[in-house]
Amino acid sequence: MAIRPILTAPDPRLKAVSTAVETVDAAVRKLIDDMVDSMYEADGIGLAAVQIGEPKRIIVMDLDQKDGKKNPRHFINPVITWRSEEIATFEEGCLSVPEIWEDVERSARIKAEYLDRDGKKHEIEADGLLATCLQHEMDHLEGVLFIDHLSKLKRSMALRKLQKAKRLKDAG
Ligand code: GNR
Ligand code: NI
Repeated sequence: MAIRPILTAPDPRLKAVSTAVETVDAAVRKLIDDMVDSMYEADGIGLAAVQIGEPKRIIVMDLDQKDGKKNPRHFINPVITWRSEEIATFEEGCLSVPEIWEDVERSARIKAEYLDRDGKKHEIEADGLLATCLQHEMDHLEGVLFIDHLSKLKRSMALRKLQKAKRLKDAG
């Protein structure tokens, strides 16, 4: 188990298209454990492997972290098989785009297939925060960030705010 640093925009490594996991082996499970630790340490509700510099199609998520009870979920090689026509708007943030929160429109409901950490195939139907978070994380697998869904003006404002925060941090 290890906590790994999370890449932040505009790091070009976040634009990589992640590759499918061929076999769910011990190395994959170790990476999943590191992702879960890193997600909890950063107070996130989800994390894609590419955010810790491993461009593989793996997502971890925990949407109901309360009372210190942890319920991590793992999604390997997830694929969206159906989307509702209905759209839902959620205010989103991203560990790779710190301190920026903006409304994003996405499919209100989706169906997805994925493998679990034992390599077993599952299908789920998701709505609400789970649907939003799955789509947000699956965007990461394509090198897409939530700010890429914003208007040009809002995206450039977000990137400028981010770079200013980075400069201040580097200046100590
Ligand atoms: O921690 C996170 N919160 C969040 C809130 C609204 C919509 C999506 C998210 S995902 C984000 C963690 C993250 O960056 N995952 O890639
Ligand atoms: Ni994110």
